[in-house]
Amino acid sequence: MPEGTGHTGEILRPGAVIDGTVGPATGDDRFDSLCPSDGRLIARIPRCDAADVGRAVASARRAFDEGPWPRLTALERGRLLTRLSALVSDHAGELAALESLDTGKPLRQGKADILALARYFEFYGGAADKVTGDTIPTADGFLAMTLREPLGVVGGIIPWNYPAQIMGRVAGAALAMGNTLVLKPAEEACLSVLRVGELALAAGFPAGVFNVVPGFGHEAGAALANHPGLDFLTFTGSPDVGVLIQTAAARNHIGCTLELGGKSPQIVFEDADLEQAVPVILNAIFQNCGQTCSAGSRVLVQQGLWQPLAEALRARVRKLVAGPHDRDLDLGPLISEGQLRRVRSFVERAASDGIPLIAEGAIAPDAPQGGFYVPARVYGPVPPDHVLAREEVFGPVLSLIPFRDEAEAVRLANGTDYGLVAGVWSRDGQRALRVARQVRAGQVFVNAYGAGGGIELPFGGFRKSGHGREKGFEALYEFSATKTLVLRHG
Ligand code: TXE
Repeated sequence: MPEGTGHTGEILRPGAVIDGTVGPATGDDRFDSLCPSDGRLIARIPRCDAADVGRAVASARRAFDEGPWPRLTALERGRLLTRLSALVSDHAGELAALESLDTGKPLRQGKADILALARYFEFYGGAADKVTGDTIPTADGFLAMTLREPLGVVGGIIPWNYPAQIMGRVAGAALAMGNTLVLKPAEEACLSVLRVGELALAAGFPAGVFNVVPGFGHEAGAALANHPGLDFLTFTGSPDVGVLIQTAAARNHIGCTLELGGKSPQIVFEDADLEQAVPVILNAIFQNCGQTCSAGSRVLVQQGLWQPLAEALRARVRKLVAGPHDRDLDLGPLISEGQLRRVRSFVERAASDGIPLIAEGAIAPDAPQGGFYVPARVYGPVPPDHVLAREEVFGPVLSLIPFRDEAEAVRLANGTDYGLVAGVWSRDGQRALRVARQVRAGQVFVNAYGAGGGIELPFGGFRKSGHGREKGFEALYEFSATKTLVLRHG
């Protein structure tokens, strides 16, 4: 048994969830899932292929067309989600341990993610019967109204950084609206998603309503994205794959939402409350080892505050330690060898281009061999056109960029291809509001970042960050179509 990773040594063999049964992929083919904390084998996952995806889509189609799913009222659908939320809460300890083992994130983060998952199902369970249409004044003698109808079979492809949470926001909203779902979790981390797929059956979701097909992106993922039986696609992942998803959706004449990450800025003006800002700035980048779509990976600092902010960050970052997930240190490992190579390539580029390193954290000396560890790092000043300031690292790397005035701050904030989240720190309320209005991002925080941006609030980006909105009521609208109904009474 590996030391210090909370792994009992048992190799898990979960099943895919297709047509109301939990079982192997066609041909019982499986692939290895490793624990990022030590690189050990923790599970053998069903390797779903095009045939499995075909079975899942056919089952989702039957469930949507024939029932009993379409005969359930919105209230009954909502109650199923509420029951699933309760089951997730009942299994919170098990699910959090699984999420932490599978992704390498510290256990406290795993626990927070499972709480959020339960909350997604609770929120969408309650929202299911609150979606209304309009009555619209029109020609004399006619009554016109709009109805929000489900789209049909939704294909969802999700990543490994927050498997449980992202499953929650996709499945909660899609099912609340009356769609059926085929979900393809990431090959790097899918254990919590498979377990919740099983719990959905226990909660009473009819066969075919909630399918989970684990597998590789180029196999199960591509088969799902290109399947002609889908009515809608939703994707969270890299911009490159986002292009493939949108192309596949266009070919099948269906809609899609894309959430593709960001290079989110936090703008810190000279009158900011540093004591309040510093812990938030640190958490915004180092949570989940920087592998967060909404990570605050650029801090734009007004010149007069450069020295004190850099000092405050240096003092804190030096003390940050990366180590195995169950030690609950400041940072866990990265998800994979590939992600480790990616982050190291940015670090090497920074070194070769002479970008000053302001501070570096540590890796626990007893961190297991074979884990994918990198220390927390802060660089600055980073030239705004450097890759470190423009591209998503998806690791614990923070870039500090100085600015002179408000206009320059806004220009720098909007100066990347992304536009997901932003933060503005200032004691001047009018200025903070002015800047917040000018920043091109789907979510903007003032004197905060992340906290308060809960599941009730719409979330999504512009341009390379993707399009469409998840979370909150807006997600219900994305997963539905408006039907206009006109009645003659005159
Ligand atoms: O993403 P991929 P990767 C960013 C982040 C990260 C980079 C690469 O910068 O470093 O992307 O991560 C499935 N057809 N984000 O390689 O490949 C895949 O199986 C259909 C930001 O892990 O996009 C997985 O389920 N599906 C992001 C999902 O796509 C395919 C979170 C995401 O994997 C496919 C993750 C294909 N051809 C990475 N190829 C965020 N927005 O939070 C892969 N997939």
